[in-house]
Amino acid sequence: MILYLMPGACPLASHIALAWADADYTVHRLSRETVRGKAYRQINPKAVVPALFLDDGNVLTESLAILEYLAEKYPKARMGVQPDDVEGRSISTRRSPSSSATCIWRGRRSWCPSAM
Ligand SMILES: N[C@@H](CCC(=O)N[C@@H](CS)C(=O)NCC(=O)O)C(=O)O
Repeated sequence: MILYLMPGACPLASHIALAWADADYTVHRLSRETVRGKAYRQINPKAVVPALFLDDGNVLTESLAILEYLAEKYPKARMGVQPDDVEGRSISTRRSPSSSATCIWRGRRSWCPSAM
């Protein structure tokens, strides 16, 4: 798999999930100009990252979709474990999309590790 990302942006969540799952993947770090360019639009017509290029040639976009895919594909990593109660599951679902953007606060980097 290939994860397309911009350093310090919301693909960090997908990157952490790939590392946590011990998946076989490589990372393509893109500049903002590259993300907006014609070549990358062939991969993701929305011109945003993350995009996860799968080994079968399909491309997944949207952090939540990627995280759900990885949770199901790598069950041993226990990333998709949900609380037993409905309140807990609701809180978990509410947090999922925002977790991918946690590293961005009004356009500033906060805790993003520079390696990712
Ligand atoms: N809902 C999308 C949001 C994707 C998104 O907006 N990505 C930003 C980085 S956090 C991006 O690629 N921006 C492109 C740009 O700034 O030109 C997701 O969670 O994957």
